[in-house]
Amino acid sequence: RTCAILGVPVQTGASQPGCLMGPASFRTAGLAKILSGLGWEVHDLGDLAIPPQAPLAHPNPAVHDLAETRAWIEALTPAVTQAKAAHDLPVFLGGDHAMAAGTLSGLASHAASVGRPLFVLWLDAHPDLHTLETTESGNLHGTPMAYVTGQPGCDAYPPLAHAIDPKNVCMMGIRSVDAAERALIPQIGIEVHDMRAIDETGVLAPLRAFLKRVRAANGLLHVSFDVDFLDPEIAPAVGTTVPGGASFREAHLIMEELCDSELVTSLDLVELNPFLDERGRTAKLMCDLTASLFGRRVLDRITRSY
Ligand code: DIR
Ligand code: MN
Ligand code: MN
Ligand code: MN
Repeated sequence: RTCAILGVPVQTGASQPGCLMGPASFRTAGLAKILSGLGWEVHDLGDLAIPPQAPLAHPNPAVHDLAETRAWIEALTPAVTQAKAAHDLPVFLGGDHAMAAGTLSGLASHAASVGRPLFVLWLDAHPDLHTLETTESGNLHGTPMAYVTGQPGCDAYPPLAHAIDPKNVCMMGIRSVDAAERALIPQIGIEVHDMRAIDETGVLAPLRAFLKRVRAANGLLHVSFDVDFLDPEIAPAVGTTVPGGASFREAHLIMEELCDSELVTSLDLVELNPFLDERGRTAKLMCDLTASLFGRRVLDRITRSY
């Protein structure tokens, strides 16, 4: 099976610089070699780029670097649609999470062209459900989920050809939610498993229930993996650490179960800030987790859950 790697060095969506180096750090940690060692045919598509932008103002004065995020969405949408059409499992290397506004817009177009619904597993400390009107930090990495589900208040972004049904989105690991996001969650019907729910049920029960829905709908499944989903004790290289995140084993178990399901059709790895890393520790952990998703196993199993 084929896998594409596309670097997306966007960092203007975050509050501090550094995510620009994310793709280089993943490559340095040997991601392509790890995946080809697991039997995948890997095509590195290099890094996407945008031209320099003239500043673009927004009525919400907190919003910064709007022109850059707009331009990344415009560049990503066709590139991602193409990468997905040509490969079984493209991996998009951020870059901050503003990248997902473009990857999900491109993947929604691909899904529409093949007549299948797009599902999203969102692994993050944050729901990233701000509109450009509600964001208080003005950091646009907090807005991709509102944009791709077609919420009003994102019209400074490029018009969205295909919105994602919020009911096809499952979030896990959530533990930092702003007031506007909190109000939106029940209103649009996104399935959210916050860290308290994970403490209560573990990761497997909600994940299996979601995968069952994806399978029943013959859906495409995109996984958007924000480094801050993980506990900062094991993954320090991210600008917005929040205590109480997913453990090493919780994260691997999710990846192993996703692998067994054979349902995943694309992946984002976002928010890695190598400037904050400790000798590549977080980059290596993210590569190992990706390896679990692509088939690395401690032992082979005779019987699988599917
Ligand atoms: C916060 C933090 N909700 C904000 N968001 C994110 O700035 O809007 N941190 N995405 O990673
Ligand atoms: Mn190729
Ligand atoms: Mn995020
Ligand atoms: Mn986050």
